[in-house]
Amino acid sequence: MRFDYAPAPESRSVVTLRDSYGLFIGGSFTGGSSVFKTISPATEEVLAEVTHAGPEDVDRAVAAARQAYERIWSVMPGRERGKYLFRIARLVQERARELAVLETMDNGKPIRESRDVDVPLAAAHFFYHAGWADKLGYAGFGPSPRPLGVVGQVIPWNFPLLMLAWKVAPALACGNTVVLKPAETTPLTALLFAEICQQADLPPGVVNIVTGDGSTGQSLVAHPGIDKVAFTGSTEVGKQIARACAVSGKRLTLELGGKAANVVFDDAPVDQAVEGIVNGIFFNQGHVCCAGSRLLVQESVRDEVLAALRRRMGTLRLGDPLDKNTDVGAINSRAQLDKIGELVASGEAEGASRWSAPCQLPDRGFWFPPTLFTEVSQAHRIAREEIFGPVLSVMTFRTPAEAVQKANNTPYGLSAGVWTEKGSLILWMASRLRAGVVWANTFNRFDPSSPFGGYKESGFGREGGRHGLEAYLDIAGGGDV
Ligand code: TAP
Repeated sequence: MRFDYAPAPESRSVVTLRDSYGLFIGGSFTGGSSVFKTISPATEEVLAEVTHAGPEDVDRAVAAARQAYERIWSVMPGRERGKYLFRIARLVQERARELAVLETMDNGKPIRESRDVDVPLAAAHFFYHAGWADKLGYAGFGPSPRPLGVVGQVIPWNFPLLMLAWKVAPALACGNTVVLKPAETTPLTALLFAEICQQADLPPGVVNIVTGDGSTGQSLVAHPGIDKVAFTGSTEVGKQIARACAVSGKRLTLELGGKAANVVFDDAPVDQAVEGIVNGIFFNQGHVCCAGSRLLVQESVRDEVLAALRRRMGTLRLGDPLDKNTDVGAINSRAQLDKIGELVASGEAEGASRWSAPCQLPDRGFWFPPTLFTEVSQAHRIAREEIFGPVLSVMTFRTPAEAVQKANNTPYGLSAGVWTEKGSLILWMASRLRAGVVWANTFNRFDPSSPFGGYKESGFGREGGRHGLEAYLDIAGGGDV
């Protein structure tokens, strides 16, 4: 029997959208070189006009950050910096509903996820790093580690507020000032965060937000006034940035793409594993760098797992992201939808077998049904390239050694999952999987105290935990780890 859910839409009234937003430079909103529009990917409605920062605007933002760094932030005792971070964390919590609704409107992700994952984790990152601000001397990097200076940060559209928190919180805790560029399609929660900085009385220039497209990001990372670049985004752009930063003396961390293996052994509880597979690839429409996009299932339980998975996928509710019952929201942009479509077509053309959950796609907006491919060979593009959408490639293995070999057969190395009842097998696998994070009997779990980052083409540097502080401290020639 199938139940019909009554609509349970979250109210938009908690959000006050402005017609247009300026750049946040030196503590206030200012104009820029031109404007662009940001839309709701679920309805294609224009939400607001946003300012595009040209090179001269980036220049102003870097100058404001430099002044704030030299005069205020780098000389402020850690315990005082910590108070600002605690204040920001509390304001993020107080305005959580507003942030969650705005994130869902601008990004297309289900409100359940922005409300229960993105915003609480963003607040947790500020709380966690607030605690570090006056304890950096005990972090294992020498008695009084110094900040780096002005940090240029560029983030993607899949977790706009959360990626901002991952970048801004450790940078500020360590005494740096920042100029951050959000993604072109999701600038609104970063601009609301700018208001929160004002509300928290954060000294002007400590956080600057420059909105724009890739060219704004390019001006920022190439700016000679930046001491460190922190980038999260695609491997392709990460490589360009690495080239641009080479021999510039700038410190660099790159958090890039992934093609994670989710490995299910025959002794794993099937229902639990299926929930983990669904969470691994359909959470946030699969717009997740560490998504479990390659399912490796032990051959003896393949049919059982696939049958349960198809059944579960058939219950996923796709539609209005503001509806609290929605599991799968909108694809963030037409460009991303086209990219997913192109890779799915390549999977079909190369001989893999496609199955999509039966669901009705809304008439307006950008949508893709939860999809899985079987008969996938390791050479197929859908097994090698990051699709960044709700598309799972299923392959099988017979022995643990074969599982490791297949899981590691990728240029990426961000995350992996292992499902088995045997603790010894989990440890055996974890020590062989070339991935920054290995989840055991769970997937897509994040915590600010746990470092996150990649191997190989997934980038370098860690975010979160004590390891994440290292990326924002000048420990060259010092430090005791
Ligand atoms: P990208 O196209 O790489 O864009 C990321 C950011 O860089 C955006 O703000 C983008 O601006 C900007 N940008 C584009 N070209 C640039 C350039 N030449 N110089 C400097 N900045 C530039 O990635 P995306 O499509 O937004 O995000 C998806 C990717 O991010 C996926 O590969 C995903 O795996 C990765 N990701 C990784 C992680 C971690 S922690 N490893 C987390 C989340 C996402 P515009 O938006 O205006 O183009």
